[in-house]
Amino acid sequence: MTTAILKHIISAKKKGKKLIALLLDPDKTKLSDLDEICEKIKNQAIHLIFIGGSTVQNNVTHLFVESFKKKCALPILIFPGNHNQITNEADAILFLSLLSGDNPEYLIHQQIAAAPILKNTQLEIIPTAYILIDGGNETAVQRVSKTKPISQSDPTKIVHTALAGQYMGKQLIYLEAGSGAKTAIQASIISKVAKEVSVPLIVGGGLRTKEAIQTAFKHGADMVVIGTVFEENQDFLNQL
Ligand code: 1GP
Repeated sequence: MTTAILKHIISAKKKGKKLIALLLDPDKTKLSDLDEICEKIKNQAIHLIFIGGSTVQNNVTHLFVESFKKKCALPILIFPGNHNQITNEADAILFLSLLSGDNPEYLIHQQIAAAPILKNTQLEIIPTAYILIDGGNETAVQRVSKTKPISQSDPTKIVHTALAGQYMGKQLIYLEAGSGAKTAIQASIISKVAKEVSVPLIVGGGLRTKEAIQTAFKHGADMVVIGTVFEENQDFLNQL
């Protein structure tokens, strides 16, 4: 197992270099569109590719990653909805634990199911605290995980959850409003969490404008994840 990608993320944080990850959900992106996507993101401000989704069927992620990596040189991280989305074709996996929810399935059961699969891969495994925060609408993560997001009106709980994740040994903290969230995570929450944790902070869900991305960075996000806005407009990245 390597540690190259995590080291790169930590080093970017130390240098104050902000990172942008593009999320591609194999359920929403056709394999036949990958050539065009690769062309679009060439020379754009995208540093990492996340591939995954809440409901992707077995083997689909594998074919998707296999095809994408032939065309695109960026590091590919699996952002799994469940253990069936693991494929050795990627470079790394965000080994998520959904700390905000009280559902053991996504706190530990999926991770146990993933362990023997991961053992036989070369993937870099990046322990990640995944914290779902209310973005004003029910998102796929909430529906599939059957967990309640933490309300944005309870920043203390969000900060304590992030801190607990760090104490558990998570190497990244991911504040997630959910794909297609109506409301992104408030700047004040990002800044409260960023002040308390020392590991890199990822923010995603509902980021639809250049200004929203800049605000997240300015308040302490080390990396942002964009998905929906790119699905809607592949030229969005030109603005960044
Ligand atoms: C979802 O944070 C990501 O896991 C991206 O969200 O699709 O709203 O950009 P969007």
